Amino acid sequence: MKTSAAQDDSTPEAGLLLPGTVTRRISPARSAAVAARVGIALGIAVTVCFVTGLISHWVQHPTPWFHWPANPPWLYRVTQGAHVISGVMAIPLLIVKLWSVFPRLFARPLIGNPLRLLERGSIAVLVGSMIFQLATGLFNTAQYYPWKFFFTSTHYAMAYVAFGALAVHLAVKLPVVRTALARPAADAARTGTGTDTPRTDTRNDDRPTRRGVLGAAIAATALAGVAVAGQSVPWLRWISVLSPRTGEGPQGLPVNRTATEAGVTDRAREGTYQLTVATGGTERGFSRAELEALPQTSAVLPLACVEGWSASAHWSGVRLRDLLTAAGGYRGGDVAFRSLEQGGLYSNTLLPDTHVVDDQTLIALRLNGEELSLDHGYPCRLIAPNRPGVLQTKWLSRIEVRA
Ligand SMILES: Nc1nc2c(c(=O)[nH]1)N[C@H]1C(S)=C(S)[C@@H](COP(=O)(O)O)O[C@H]1N2
Ligand SMILES: [Mo]
Repeated sequence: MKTSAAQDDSTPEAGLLLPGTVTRRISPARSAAVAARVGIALGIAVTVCFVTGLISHWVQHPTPWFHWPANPPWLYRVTQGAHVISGVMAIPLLIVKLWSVFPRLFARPLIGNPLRLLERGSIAVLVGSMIFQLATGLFNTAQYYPWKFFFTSTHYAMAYVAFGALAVHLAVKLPVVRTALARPAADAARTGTGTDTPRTDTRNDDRPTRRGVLGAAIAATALAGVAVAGQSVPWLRWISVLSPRTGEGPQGLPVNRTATEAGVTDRAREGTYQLTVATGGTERGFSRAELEALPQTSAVLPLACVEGWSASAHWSGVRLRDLLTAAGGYRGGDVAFRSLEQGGLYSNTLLPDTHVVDDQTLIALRLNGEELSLDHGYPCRLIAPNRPGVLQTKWLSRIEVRA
């Protein structure tokens, strides 16, 4: 009886105390050779996804020790694009990985010694949390929230569970991984080495080979990546079938939430509209005409939605710093923005001082050479470099410097 998985893990039968009739039908591709290789790719994808996800969370929920710069302006676009692309690519990898180890999940003893208990427990937590993360993330890219809990905090908390379980799993499996990687991935059972079960069925064997499974895993992962990458990578757009809001929408830019959906249509069109700017005790209102009369600045900045799509656009309007000066002066501090939109999660934002003083932070009045459309935030919206789209507040009503 084999007791150590590391002893001979090159065949699906190794360490599997299942009836011979069952093990003989298990594909040689369901092996440590395939599981370890796919596992490494999955580990890389999950690590990229975890790190970029943490960045996204900390940018959206500022913590005192986390400093996110205003430059380079495209950085968040890259990190969030990488988050969504790596997450989507992890889906086929997880499926192949689960397929390759599936018979092993029923190996005896089911529980066994404490180490085995730890291994099995971590696998249960790992598989559950990974499926949860990838499924909720994928639904999020489609703006589809078929659940009751709050996506952001749940997805964030579960990320630690998944990554922790992954770390434990890797530590426990390291010996198996090393043995598996030391040998070529080619099917040991077919070449007649490393198998302890005599084969009678090799001639009419239609079970998938290791090469076949690894090839299919690579192809599926590449396809998944390309299918979603067009949301963030302009030159991949034409082949991206999973890019919901790309290049569509008024003024060549997707719209996340329309003015009608936000219930601001009437207030945004009101002739008496004023943007209130409060700086250290003084408060001043600016009509749209008065904003247009201030010095105008242009910037090419991306909108990078947390859901994965992003698009670059040409914005122009009043530089925030100039506006604060016109309203009474800025002596430092974060700046709070409020939208005409009532309630809703995205009707407020707080802009850190690093972004407040940046040359490219604008109160935008124009987009791609035209007056800002109602759906993109008319009469005016915030657009700042290197920020998630969700913090680029539309239909501004009030700006307030927090001392
Ligand atoms: N007031 C308000 N501003 C908002 C939103 C919103 O729902 N309400 N959505 C945000 C999100 S999630 C994104 S991605 C961007 C999208 O801007 P766009 O619709 O002009 O493309 O606007 C942001 N600003
Ligand atoms: Mo967004």
